[in-house]
Amino acid sequence: MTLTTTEFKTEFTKVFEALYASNIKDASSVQQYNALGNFIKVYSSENWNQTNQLYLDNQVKQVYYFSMEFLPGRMLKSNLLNLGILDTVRTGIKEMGLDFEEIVGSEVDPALGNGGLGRLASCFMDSIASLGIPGNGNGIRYRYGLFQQKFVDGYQVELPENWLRNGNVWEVRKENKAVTVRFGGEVYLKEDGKNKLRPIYSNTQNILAVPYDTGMIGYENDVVNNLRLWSAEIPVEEEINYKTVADREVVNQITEVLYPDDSNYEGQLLRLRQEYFFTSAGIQSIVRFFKKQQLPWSEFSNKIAIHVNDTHPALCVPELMRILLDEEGLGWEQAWNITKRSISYTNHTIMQEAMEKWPVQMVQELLPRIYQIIEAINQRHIDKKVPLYGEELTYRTTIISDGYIKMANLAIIGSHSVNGVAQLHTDILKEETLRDFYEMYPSKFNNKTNGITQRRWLHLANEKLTHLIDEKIGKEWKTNPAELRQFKAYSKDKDTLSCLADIKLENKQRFAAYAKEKYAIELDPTALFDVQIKRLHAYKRQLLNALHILDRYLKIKDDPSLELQPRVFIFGAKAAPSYIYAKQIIKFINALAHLINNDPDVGDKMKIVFVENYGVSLAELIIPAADISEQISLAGKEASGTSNMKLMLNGALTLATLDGANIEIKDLVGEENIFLFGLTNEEVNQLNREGTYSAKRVLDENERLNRVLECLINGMIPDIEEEGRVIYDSLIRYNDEYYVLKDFESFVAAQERADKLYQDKEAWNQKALINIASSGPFSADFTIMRYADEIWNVKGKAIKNRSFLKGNQ
Ligand code: NTF
Repeated sequence: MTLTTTEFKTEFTKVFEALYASNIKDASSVQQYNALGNFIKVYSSENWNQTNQLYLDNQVKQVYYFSMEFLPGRMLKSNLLNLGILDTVRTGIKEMGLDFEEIVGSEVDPALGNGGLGRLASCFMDSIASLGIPGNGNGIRYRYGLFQQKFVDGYQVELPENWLRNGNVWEVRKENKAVTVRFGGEVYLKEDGKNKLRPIYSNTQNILAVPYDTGMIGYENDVVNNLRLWSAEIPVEEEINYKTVADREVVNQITEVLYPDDSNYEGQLLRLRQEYFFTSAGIQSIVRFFKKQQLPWSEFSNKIAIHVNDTHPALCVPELMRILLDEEGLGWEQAWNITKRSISYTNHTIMQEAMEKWPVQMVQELLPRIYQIIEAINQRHIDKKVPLYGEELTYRTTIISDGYIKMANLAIIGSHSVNGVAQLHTDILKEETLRDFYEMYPSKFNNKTNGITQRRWLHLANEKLTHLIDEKIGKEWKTNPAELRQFKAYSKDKDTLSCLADIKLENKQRFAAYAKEKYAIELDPTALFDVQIKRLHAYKRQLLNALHILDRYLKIKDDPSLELQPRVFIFGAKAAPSYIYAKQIIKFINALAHLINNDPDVGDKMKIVFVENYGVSLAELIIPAADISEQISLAGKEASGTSNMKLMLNGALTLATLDGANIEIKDLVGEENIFLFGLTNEEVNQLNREGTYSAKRVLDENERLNRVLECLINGMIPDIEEEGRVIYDSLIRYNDEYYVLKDFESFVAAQERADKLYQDKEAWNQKALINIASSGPFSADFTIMRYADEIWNVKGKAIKNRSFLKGNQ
C-alpha cells in the first residue's frame, strides 16, 4: 500500500468531516488528533484483521505477554512511522495549513505503568510486531493511570491521571469477547457421575471482563498484533444486585487505578483482585481461542506460549490448571504438563520488599478454588522433591509458608523457563536469590538482557541523529540494528563529529526551551547536561547524585570565581505514594535546586531541573539532550535498567557502577568510553558478610563529605529540617544501607574525569559516537529474537511479506 499526499488529504478530510461535521481548520488540536488517529485506524484496519485471520488460518504458535503494566507512550507518530507514512502525512498536514507537532502533542501519554517494567513491555510489543511474531499483550485498562505528579513547595503531590478524558482513539471495545471472572463465595468438589470431581460454587461475585483491543503495528511489515486490556464491569443480568453507588464502586475499583497503595490490607486485597482479574480473563480468552481451532489438548503448548512478566500475573499457573481440570475435565498430570510447558516467567527484581506474597487467608477468601489448586500444586511439589532434595531444601522452595503464598515460587514451579534481565542479575538469581530453585531446576534458568526499541528511542525521539546515521551508513540498521556498528568508522571524521555536536546542541536547546516555558529556568545549552531519570528508590541512589551537587555548590561558595565545567542536572522521578523516604529525597533535591538555581554566586555554573511527572513523552525530550547518563545504583541491586540503553543510543556517556546492564554497556563500548566508579557486586557482598562497615568512619575520614552532610542539618538548605534530619540519620545512625557514603569519593572522582573530558569537545564527541555505534545489540529486536528462539519457541523473522507464517507451525 502506498499513499500519496493528495490521497491522504482527501481521506483525512473525509474522516474528519464524518466525525465532526465541521471545518478542520476551526477544530481544536485534540479534534485534529482524534481524526488523524481515526484515519490511521481505518488505514491499518485491514492489516489488523488480516493478521488475525492469518494466524488463525495457519494455526501458528502465538505468544501472550501478560503484564500488569504497559507504558506505550504517545502512539500517533510511532504508528505513522511503522506504517511507513510518517513523511507523507506530515507533508499533507502541513499543506493543509495545520500544525503537525501540535497535533502530536495533544495526545495524552497513557501512564499504565510505573517505570522500567511497563516500558519494557511496550518496547517488546513493538519488537514482537516488527519481527512478525504472532504475539499479544494482555493487561488492565486502568481508568486512571499512574498518579500525576505535581510538586507543591517541593513536595510530591499525587493527582489522579484522567488519561481517558478525551477518549482513546486507538482502542476498540470488544464486548463480544467479554468473559466472566468469579470472586469469593464458597466452593466444594462434587462427583459428576463420570468419575470426575467438579467444583460447585455458591455466593460468588461474578464480574464481567470486557476487552479493549489496541493494534500493535509492526515496522513496515503489514503486521498488526493485538494488545488486549481488560476493564471490569457489572454483568447486565446482575445489575439488580448492585443497588447503591458503593456496591458498584467495588466493581469499578478493580480497574480504576494502577497499583493502589498496598501498604494496608485493603490495598493488598484490591491488588490481588486486579491480578486475578486480568489473569483469569486472559487465560479464558486464550483457551477459547485454542478450542476454536479444534486441536487436541496435547497441541496446546505447541500453539500457545504464555509469558508472565514479573509475578503479578503468576496466577496464570493455577488459573490455567483450573480451567483444564474443572472446565475441560483433563486429569492432573496432563493439565500440569500443559501448564508448565506453556508458561514462562521473567524476574525483574531481587529487592525482597518487591517479592510478592499474599496472606493465605486472603487468597482463600477471595479465590477459594484457586487456593485449593495452589495447595495441591504445593503438596505435589513437596511429595516429589523431598525424596530428591531432602526436606530442608524442599521446604525452602514451597509456595505456601509462614502463612503466605509466595508468588515467585508459584511462577517458578509452574513454568518451564525463568529468566533474569541482565547477565549479572541472572547470576545473582542463580547464586543467591533463587539458589535453591536453581539447584532443583538448573535448566529452567536463563538470561535475557533487556532491550529497547530503536524506532521510538532513536527514529522518533531524535530524527536529526537518525538522518545523520542514514546519510553515513545507509538505512539497513533500521531492520538490522547490529549494522549501527558501521557508524564507528566515522569516529575520527571531523565533519561527522561536528554534525553530532550540532545535533546534541539543538536537542539541548529544545529541552532548554521546555524548561524555560514550564519552570521559568534559563539553561545554558552549552553546559554539560547530566541526566538521571528513573523511579525514585534508595537503591538507585538519587541521593548520591544530590550529594555530589551539594559538594560542587560548596566549592563555588568557597570560591565564587572558581572555573568549573558548567552543568545542568536533570532529574525525573516519581516516588511510590507510600514510600515516605523517597518522597523526602524528592523534597531535598527540590530544596537544593531552589537554593542553587537562585544563588547569584552560582550563575550558569550549575542549574538543577527536576521535571514534574516524568514519563515516556518527557523521556523522549530529555534523552536526546543528555551528555551524561547517571546509572549509579548500588552494585547488585538494579536488575538491568533500560534508560541506560536509551541514553547510550542517543550519544550520552554513561557514568555508572558495575550493575545491571551497565556491565554489558561497558563490555560493548570498552572501559575508555564509560566512566566507572564504586563498589563492585563482590565488594558489596564482602562488606555485607564482614558486617564491619561504618558510615560514621567514612565520614570521619573525609572532611569534604563531612561538610556536605552537615548541610543536611545545619539549616543551610532552607525548608528541609525534617527531611534533612531523616536523610542524615539514614546515612549515619542507620549506617547507610546502600553504601552512598562509601561510594561518594569515587563518584566525585568519576565526575571530575567527565568534566575534564568535556573540555576536549572532539574527544568527547568521539566517545559519544562510539557509544551510539555500539548500542545496536541493545535493540529489543534482538532481545525478542532470543525470547522467541529460546523460551517461546516461535519463529522470529523480520518479514516483508507474510509467507513466513506458513513455516511457523
Ligand atoms: C525493573 N523492575 C528493574 O528495577 C529494572 O532494573 C529493569 O530494567 C526493569 O524492571 C525491566 O526489566 C521492576 O520494575 C519491578 F517491578 F520488578 F520491581
